[in-house]
Amino acid sequence: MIRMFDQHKVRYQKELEGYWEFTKLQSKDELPKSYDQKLFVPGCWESNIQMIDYRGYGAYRKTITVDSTSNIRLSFKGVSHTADVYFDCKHVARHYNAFTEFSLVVPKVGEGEHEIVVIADNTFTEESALHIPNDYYCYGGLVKPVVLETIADVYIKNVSFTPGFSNGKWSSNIEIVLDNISNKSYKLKAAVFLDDETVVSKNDNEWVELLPSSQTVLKFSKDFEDVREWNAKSPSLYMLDVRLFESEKEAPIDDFIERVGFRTVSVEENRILLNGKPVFIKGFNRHEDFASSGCSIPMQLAAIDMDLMKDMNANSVRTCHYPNDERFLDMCDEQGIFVWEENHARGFSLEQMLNPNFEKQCEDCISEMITSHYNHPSIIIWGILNECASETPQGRRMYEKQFAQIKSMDKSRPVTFATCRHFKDICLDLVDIVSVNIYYGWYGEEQCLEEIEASYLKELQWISSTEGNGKPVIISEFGGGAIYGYHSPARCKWSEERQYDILKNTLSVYLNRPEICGAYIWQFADCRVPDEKWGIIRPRTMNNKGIVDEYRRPKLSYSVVKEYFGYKQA
Ligand code: ADA
Repeated sequence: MIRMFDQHKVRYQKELEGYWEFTKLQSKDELPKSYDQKLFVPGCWESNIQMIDYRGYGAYRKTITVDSTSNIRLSFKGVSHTADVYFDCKHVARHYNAFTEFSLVVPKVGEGEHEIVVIADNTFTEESALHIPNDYYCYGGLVKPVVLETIADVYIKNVSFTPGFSNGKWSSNIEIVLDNISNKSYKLKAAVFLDDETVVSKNDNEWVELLPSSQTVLKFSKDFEDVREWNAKSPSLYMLDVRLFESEKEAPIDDFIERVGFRTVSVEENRILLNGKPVFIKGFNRHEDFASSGCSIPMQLAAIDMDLMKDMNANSVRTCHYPNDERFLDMCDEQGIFVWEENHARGFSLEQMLNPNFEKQCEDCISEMITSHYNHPSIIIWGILNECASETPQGRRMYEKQFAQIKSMDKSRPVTFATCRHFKDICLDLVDIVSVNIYYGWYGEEQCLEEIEASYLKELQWISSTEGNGKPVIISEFGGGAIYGYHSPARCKWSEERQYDILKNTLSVYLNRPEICGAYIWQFADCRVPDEKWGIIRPRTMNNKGIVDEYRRPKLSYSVVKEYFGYKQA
């Protein structure tokens, strides 16, 4: 499955799903001469029992047949964590980061058989500033779909839809990025439809000339009558169908269909507003990790997660700590689940943030995340740099720079970051929403409700003394560990009983404080961690703070989460 809806009726598109030839590699310096096995794509190579903890390089090979000379576009939705792509043995792309998609175009590919080879690399090296041994697993392989398209000399590279509401009316700004990959000029125009309504007809706009090897952006604005809003209870969606015409042909030469929603997000005093009305965020931190399928989660399994989160009366998910699968975001759009999506960063010290590749890798991740996920109405918050060095001036400079980058790409959503630099953070003036990760009763020694309340009030006093004063506050992480099936009358740590107690006490505080507008439990499901550095402090080499385990088996605390989230009106 490429998306939860058809993105093209004109452009030819095919997912290259299935077995690819595969071989491990000792080096990335040359292409393999032979392949000794087959791996299923999309998938993690760790799902193959012989590679359950393989950290290295692997080459995937697929042969395609082209019926007539065509411009071939390949999109890789997720290669973990670094990809080198070769087309007929020629290097055509390199991409870093498992959590953002990338694409490439090979123009004028002749009729016949052609070879695609992708070398995936999940090693930890100085070059990789974001994928490091961390409290989640860095899998390897072509972990998300690979899509082959044939495109015209000029194609629609991207479409963005920005809804707005003022003076009782809905409006939208639509931007269409065109890319001329040829050495010819073309005269072009677009037509835009929203479901059955014509937004921009072919006769409404002039022909635009696009020079060879160049891009341009067509911009349209439109007011709309009697629109169905997108919100949690009725997440109405519309198909935005953009068609591209060139002056010599009657039929469209390309199309790009997005699924959009009319909603606004804003912050007013200490509340988050959706369509002008306050909402309370109650949800989970969710790693993309599902038992033996790892980070390559088929949509049937993602739907199980969605069902379980909704069964526990959650209305939101935080994509800790990286951009998520666009198909899961499609599900959130359809189910009215709010999303806090964030760039790829977890717990970097200042020294790690000063890795020479860190800032560029963050910048690329933010750009790719917002470019490809901008149109999801479910995304209501952009986050960055979870628990990084926000207590230092050098760290602050990077937070400032990344927030500025987000705001330059998207002014329609509030921004935040989850801090653990309590009582010393110097970046709370940079955010629209203050978010804190606090583990009372797990990392802290609080034993009862009163002690948790006392610790929370100290945190609140600190926030009120900073530039975060008066802003909405989200408890972005809280919870405790429980090993599935471990029960203890002593209700000791790692027992399901202790996790139940921690969540009961913390939820009863966080869901009932007037200054708090949201709470994300850490975490939805247990997830794998690397043996390296983390194995010794994570029983089963798993982060066991899930409310369900890696097979989605509910722990004792499932019932208290369901009960307390159920009481809380969103
Ligand atoms: C941090 C971090 C999470 C996870 C959590 C934990 O808050 O943001 O990714 O590591 O701690 O389980 O301790």
